[in-house]
Amino acid sequence: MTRSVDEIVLFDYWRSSASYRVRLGLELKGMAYRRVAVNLAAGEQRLSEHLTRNPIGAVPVLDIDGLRFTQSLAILEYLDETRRIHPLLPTAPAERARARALALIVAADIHPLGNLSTLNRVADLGGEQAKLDWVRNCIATGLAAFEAVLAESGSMPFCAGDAPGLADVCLIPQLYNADRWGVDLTALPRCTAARDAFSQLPAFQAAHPDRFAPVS
Ligand SMILES: N[C@@H](CCC(=O)N[C@@H](CS)C(=O)NCC(=O)O)C(=O)O
Repeated sequence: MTRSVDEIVLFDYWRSSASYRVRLGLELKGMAYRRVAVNLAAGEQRLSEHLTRNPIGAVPVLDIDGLRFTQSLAILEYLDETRRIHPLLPTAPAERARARALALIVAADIHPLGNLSTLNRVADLGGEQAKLDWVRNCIATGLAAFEAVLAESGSMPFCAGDAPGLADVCLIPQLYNADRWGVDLTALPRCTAARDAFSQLPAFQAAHPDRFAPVS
């Protein structure tokens, strides 16, 4: 299939935190894109139209440079390697590894446990209260680890220095998600300080899920 080399198209869902990561990355780099909503609540991720974009039935998917990419972290690294404006990763190998480790706490350790399909399965097995207990515990435990790693690095105000990068664009959606599920953030001063600093930047509002919430 031929894809436009001029237009960037993001297939996403307003409340998807993996999509929100990519929106933040695009906005930090000042890249214009067109959104195509895939309604997860209506099951559109499982339609053949979307499965041909991403066989695992998830968002985000990004069409860019005539190519198609899935997996938010792979997408963000592609953006970073092809667009040097506002680098998302530090240059020193050890700092890059630390930033990636923080990003992976969110993307690999927390996020899959709170994904829509996972939560539906937990609710089927244990009911709505079990689902709530499950998701709150997974997020609180994962974010406590993120906070501890941040404290050890001493980085301020952002996760890897004085500008937001890969770890921050993973953290911000995870905090949004934590708020959504009613997770107490008071024991996470470094995480919330990074969010406060990020919220001062235009990219924060531009990528925010509330901008894209369906009008009911
Ligand atoms: N590892 C993937 C995760 C993608 C993912 O799970 N996306 C969620 C939304 S945040 C999704 O599409 N879920 C669909 C479902 O659970 O049915 C990434 O980072 O892009």
